[in-house]
Amino acid sequence: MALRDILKLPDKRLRLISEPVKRIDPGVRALVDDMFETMYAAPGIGLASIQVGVAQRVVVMDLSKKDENHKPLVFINPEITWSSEEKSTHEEGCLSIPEYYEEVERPVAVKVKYQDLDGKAQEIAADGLFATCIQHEIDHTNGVLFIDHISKLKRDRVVKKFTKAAKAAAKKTVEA
Ligand code: K1U
Ligand code: ZN
Repeated sequence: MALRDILKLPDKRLRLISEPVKRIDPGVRALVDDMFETMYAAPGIGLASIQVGVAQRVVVMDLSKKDENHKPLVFINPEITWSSEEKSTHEEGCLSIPEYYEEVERPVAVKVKYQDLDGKAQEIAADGLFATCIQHEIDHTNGVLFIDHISKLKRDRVVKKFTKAAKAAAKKTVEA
């Protein structure tokens, strides 16, 4: 297992559309292990593989509470098959946009089909935080960030802030 670097805004790779996983081979299993280690260390409650630079449709999540045992969830090739008409608003964060939180409106409930780590087809219904998080992660597999669901004014402001920080970090590296 290994910790992987999490891509940060404005890294262009976060805008890639990830490829479907054709075969769940040892490489995919190692990627999933590394993603859990990276997500728990961050800490976060979800991670899509493009966030560690791998453009494959792989998502991990764990919505367990602090004092509970881990409940790791793996979604290979997840796809929303149904969304409720009813919408709700939740505060979202993103490990690729650290320390920035904003309210996002999304369908309150969804159904998702996916493959498990054995390659078996599954379908689940999600609501509450589970629905918010799985929609956020499936967005990542399609190159969409949660800031795409907020006002242009707020999005432009956060992109500017992270672009400035990335430039300052790059300048520091060149000077060192
Ligand atoms: O995909 C990601 O960037 C992970 C993201 C998932 C997410 C959070 C909230 C709403 C929608 C999707 C995060 O995990 S951000 C960090 C976070 O929410 C958290 C961190 C520690 C404890 C509890 C939550
Ligand atoms: Zn995210």
